Amino acid sequence: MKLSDLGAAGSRLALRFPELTLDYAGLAAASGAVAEAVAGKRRVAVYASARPHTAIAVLGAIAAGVPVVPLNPKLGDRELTHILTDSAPDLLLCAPDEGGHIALDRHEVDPAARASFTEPATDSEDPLFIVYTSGTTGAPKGVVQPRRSLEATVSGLAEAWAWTAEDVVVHGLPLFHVHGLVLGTLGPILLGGSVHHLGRFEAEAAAEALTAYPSTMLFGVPTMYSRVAEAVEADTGLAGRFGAARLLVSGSAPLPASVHKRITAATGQQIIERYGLTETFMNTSVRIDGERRPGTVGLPLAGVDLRITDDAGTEIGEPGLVGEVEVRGPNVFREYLNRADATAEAFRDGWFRTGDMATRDPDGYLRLVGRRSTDLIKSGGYRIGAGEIENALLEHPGVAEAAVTSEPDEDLGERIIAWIVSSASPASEAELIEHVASTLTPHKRPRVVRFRESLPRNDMGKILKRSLG
Ligand code: MCA
Ligand code: AMP
Repeated sequence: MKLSDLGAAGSRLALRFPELTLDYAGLAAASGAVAEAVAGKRRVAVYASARPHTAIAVLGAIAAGVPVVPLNPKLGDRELTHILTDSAPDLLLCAPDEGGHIALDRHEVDPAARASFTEPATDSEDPLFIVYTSGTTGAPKGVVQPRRSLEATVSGLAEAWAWTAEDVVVHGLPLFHVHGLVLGTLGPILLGGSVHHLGRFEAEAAAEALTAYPSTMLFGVPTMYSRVAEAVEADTGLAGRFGAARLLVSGSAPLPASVHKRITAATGQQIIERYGLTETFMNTSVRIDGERRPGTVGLPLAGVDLRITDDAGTEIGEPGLVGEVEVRGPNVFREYLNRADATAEAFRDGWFRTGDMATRDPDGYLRLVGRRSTDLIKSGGYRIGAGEIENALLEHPGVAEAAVTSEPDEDLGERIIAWIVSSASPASEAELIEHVASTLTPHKRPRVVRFRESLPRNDMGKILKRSLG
């Protein structure tokens, strides 16, 4: 992506946020000022609030060839320290009124800044992002994504959805994860279209944005669509506004077939689902002209090799049989930062093991049916490891033993449950929830805490999570 190419789009609208709109010339010039400031750095952190500053910062760093570590603004102390220690960025990019608690040199992003910048030559294997994501145990790992992954995903989706410069994407997704940042912000910009970010997601605001400007596509996680389903059933005016969109796209977690059908009944729109991971960006999607079958995530995108394997790693060719999804292609990450052990474990014969279990319909459509480990939870579209929450809980003086599981939740998909044996100085449910929210991040907090006298264990002393209840 060249800033000079962005600038050539001149007065076309690039970004619309509640606080500011920016055309392509303005975006290229403001990003140019960031690029000048970060040129030659090894790595930068971006305080990824849902504001235009994040988009400008990320584009500037990409133009300068400097890898970006997006930071969730709500990170608690322990998780923030882990990410900063592990990734060791040279600089923090943030809005002037943000990030004061982060002990790094800072560059304040100014959307009104104007600079032109000559971009250095880059290689498609150069790291673009280091995005932190949870595993089943331990602290989050930094996923090193090269420049080619962005290119592969955006061009694959553009082809599958007939996504062009004419499209305006509306969303209210966080900008510190792949969905909101890569698909929802860089995608439209790379294609010369526009982004309309709502600041935060509300069904009413999304409906307004879809028709007021107008916009053409809505991106969201299933929790957002479940809230849209409620809103459109209660208000037929809203239903018409969602019906006017060119495409409603869901991803990051399973979209319940019931939500898909409720939205179709109210709006006449059938949601398109696509499937990816932080480690792979996007793997599959239902195509614009393909059947939108609830419960399926469509076909591999151009350039993506996907197979389903049994425990021994042998490909399962037959439709209907369950196995693990493995992926190979230009969209797949390079490595976990500083974790050669975890990187080696994640690949088998050059294929990345997603941990997702799936079957294929006879026509090749992929149907995700679960995960290899129940210790990876998806709540509100966020990937959360049971182990990291257990570790945080065990550090609290009120906790003697802890186990974390999940339960189905109408709104969040899954909700986090903490099972606790108290110490001699017990803590309340609210204290433990707040402890996790403030040391890790609020979306990792248990929604329910259940106190027990003891936890069921096998002969080896391992907690039997399936016996909890
Ligand atoms: C709550 N809050 C707190 C606390 N409790 N703040 C501080 N201390 C606390 N103890 C804040 C939360 O941070 C949040 O603020 C607000 O109160 C409401 O919290 P919560 O109930 O957790 O949020 P919600 O309203 O239930 O959010 C639902 C949501 C959200 C909007 C759907 O879960 C969401 O944005 N999900 C998107 C996840 C996502 O983008 N995943 C993509 C991963 P505030 O609202 O200000 O934050 S990428 C991926 O999966 C792959 C690649 C893919 O395929 O896309
Ligand atoms: P993350 O690392 O946060 O990017 O989460 C990736 C995980 O999200 C995948 O391994 C899947 O389990 C899940 N996921 C993403 N998209 C979908 C989808 N459309 N349907 C079901 N699960 C999905």
